[in-house]
Amino acid sequence: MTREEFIEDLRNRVRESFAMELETATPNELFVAIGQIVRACYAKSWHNTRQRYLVNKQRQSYYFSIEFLPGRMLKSNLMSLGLLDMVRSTVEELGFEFEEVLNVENDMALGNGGLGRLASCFLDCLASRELPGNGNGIRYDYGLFKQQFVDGYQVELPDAWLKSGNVWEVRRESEAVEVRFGGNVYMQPTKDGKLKPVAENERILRAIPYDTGVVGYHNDTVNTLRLWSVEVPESEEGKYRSIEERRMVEDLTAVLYPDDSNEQGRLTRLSQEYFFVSAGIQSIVRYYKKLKMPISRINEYVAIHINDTHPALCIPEMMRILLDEFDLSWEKSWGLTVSMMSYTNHTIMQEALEKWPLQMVKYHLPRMFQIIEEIDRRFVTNLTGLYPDDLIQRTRIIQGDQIHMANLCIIGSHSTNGVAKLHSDLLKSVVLHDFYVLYPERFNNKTNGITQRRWLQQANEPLANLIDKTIGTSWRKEPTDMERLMNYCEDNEVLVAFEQAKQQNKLALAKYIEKTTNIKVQPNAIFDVQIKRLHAYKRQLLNLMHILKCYFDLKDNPEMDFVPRVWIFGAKAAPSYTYAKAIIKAINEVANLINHDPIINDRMKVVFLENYNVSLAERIIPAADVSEQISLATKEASGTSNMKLMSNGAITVATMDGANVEIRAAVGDENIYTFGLTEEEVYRYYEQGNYSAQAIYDQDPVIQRVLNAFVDGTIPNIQREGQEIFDSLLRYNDEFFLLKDFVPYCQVQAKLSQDYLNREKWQKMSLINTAKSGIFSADYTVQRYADDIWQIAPVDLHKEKRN
Ligand code: GL7
Repeated sequence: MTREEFIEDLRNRVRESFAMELETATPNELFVAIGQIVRACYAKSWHNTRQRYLVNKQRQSYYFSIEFLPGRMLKSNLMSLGLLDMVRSTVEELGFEFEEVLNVENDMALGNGGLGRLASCFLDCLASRELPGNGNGIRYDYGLFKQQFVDGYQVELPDAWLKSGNVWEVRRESEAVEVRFGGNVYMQPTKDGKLKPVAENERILRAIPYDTGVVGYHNDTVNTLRLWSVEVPESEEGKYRSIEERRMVEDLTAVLYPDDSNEQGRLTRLSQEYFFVSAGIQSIVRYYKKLKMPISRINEYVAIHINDTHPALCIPEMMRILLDEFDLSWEKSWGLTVSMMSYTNHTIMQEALEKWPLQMVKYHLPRMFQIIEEIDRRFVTNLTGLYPDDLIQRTRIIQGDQIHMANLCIIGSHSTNGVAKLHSDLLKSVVLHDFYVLYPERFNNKTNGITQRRWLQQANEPLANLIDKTIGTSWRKEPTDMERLMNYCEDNEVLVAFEQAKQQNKLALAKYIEKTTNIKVQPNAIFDVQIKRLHAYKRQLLNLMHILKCYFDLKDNPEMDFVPRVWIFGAKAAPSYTYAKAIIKAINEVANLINHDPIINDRMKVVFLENYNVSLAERIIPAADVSEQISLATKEASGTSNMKLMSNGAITVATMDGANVEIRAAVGDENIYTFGLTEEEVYRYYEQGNYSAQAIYDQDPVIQRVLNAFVDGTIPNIQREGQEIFDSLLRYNDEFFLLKDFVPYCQVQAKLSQDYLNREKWQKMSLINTAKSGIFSADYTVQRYADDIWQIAPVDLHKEKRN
């Protein structure tokens, strides 16, 4: 598309869609019109991609996830299509601020955190590698809540992201399917003497797919993210007597559950899970029928991925269709199902391992229940005599009155993977050890990754351009080519240029901070960043304790040498997680105290930015000097902000947890600050039960002062929250070992501050972090899933031509 064609198209669309002239348009209209143009640009590729897959009977993977977190899409789509520079400069020449146009777009925030963002990174990488992989999820009317601070407290506001329409989605009326809930199912003999389930009094809902194109980077592939929305089918209209009754149905896809740790055990959540799973599996089978292949070969054409346990019902739903609709035998159906399914575990936190009450499943999803019961019965029967009874009892799906979804996933799939080496090892040795005994060949590791296209090319143009200038542009397609930056570790000119790029980003963030919070920060201070969900195990409180220690040091000794630092937080707490909310309040009050203390004289600033989301992450990450990855060892399955920050040249302060271990291996000990308990030490404390937070407190006056600050009025306005925090550490013996790790944490922070003064050394470390970050590209992660688990490959265009 030329500049002239673009302007012409823009003019017409503004006229047609808004009855307006381009000259009078605002960023709002411009955003919609450009969005339409972009969609039109990839429409043909989208259609062609689908045709290619169909004509070649391409084996495809379907990534089932209850969360997707793509963020904004205008800039990323423009970049993928190679139109970014032209459109930006044209829009600016027309007298608009391009940034303002981008900011019109609501974040598509249909996820909570790492798990949902990973799903979106994966889709991006699949398309960019021309791999036939699609997403399947829920089109929530309301995304993750918007966070506001009122008097330092988190307040949650609804995120009506669809209010002003969504240019990217296509409603596919003709591909709607029915999903059935409740009723009674009984078995009836057929003429040939078999038993077939008959259902009565079911509630039928309509699932409408909304498709979004996932545009590959500089190629011709556009895959599909299919999100389902609920409606009342026409045939059922008569059954709903009041608006309220209808509302109840329509509420099914209304909201995303804003909790990334605890399962609320709510019926709506279970219904959501079955809804998108059933709709997705049905639409896959319907598509497969178009290939005119026998059902007994469906596993050669379909790979289904279960992203955490939320889509676990994929297994019984696929069984249902093969058994009930295709009349296959149990054995045949089971073989096909297991070979199609694969599962990723994303956490070892017990409270996040889904279990559903047996009665709830039995009542609301009776056919699912029957099938799960039969899977469980056969599992037990087949293993009896071969394995110890207690092992069988620990691994079976139905235990007491609960259904264990992770057990279902492992038993019903051919692959179970963790998301970082340490995590996958822990699955094998501890968390899922019993299953590892049963199915050692099913277990594997796929360390998470990120897409540097969004997190470096798009979010950090100054750095991206500099990398181009230094080593050429090949890294944009092959991220490990960033290794070539290692040749410039001693090149002063390059180091200075990198420092300038960082400085430019810090300046931009400083402006944003001042605009949104009124806090002035010095761009030459250390920008120390912790951005992630607020959770006790992630230990934002440890960071806060260190901040308090620095504060007291300065108060006691105002003349001391102190390297200025700005601590930047971004974090949402689940609305029902009072402890996490107490920590938010405490950080905000400490911020207020320090930021206004004249003795501190701007040497310390604490900034908690509201409403952390993908777009805010894109602003913060390029400006970070320090990346806080300080979860208690064994608790963070992988982490992904650690990879994003590293890519952007931030130096990690890390515990040996999740993917931090692999980051250290990549950059070397000298280019990362590690501290804290190791996995072995944590497990030893668990075994011996001899951890005493009180003993540590009693012996350490610094810790006493820091902790007392929460309850003695030093930090104002946190009577209740301060007490809760104080109690969690002493009365409840500090579940996440903050006191134990506090001293070593402060030590590495002190070392870091000194190192920061040595600009050459720091800049070299920073460059090395970027240089070594290529291996954490999700391009490679996805390729490993494609090769080892899904067995999918790009369409062979030569073969296509020969045909
Ligand atoms: C998570 C893990 O906590 C996180 O460490 C991991 O990086 C992410 C993606 O694999 O998955 N598990 C989880 O339940 N959530 C995560 O972010 C919400």
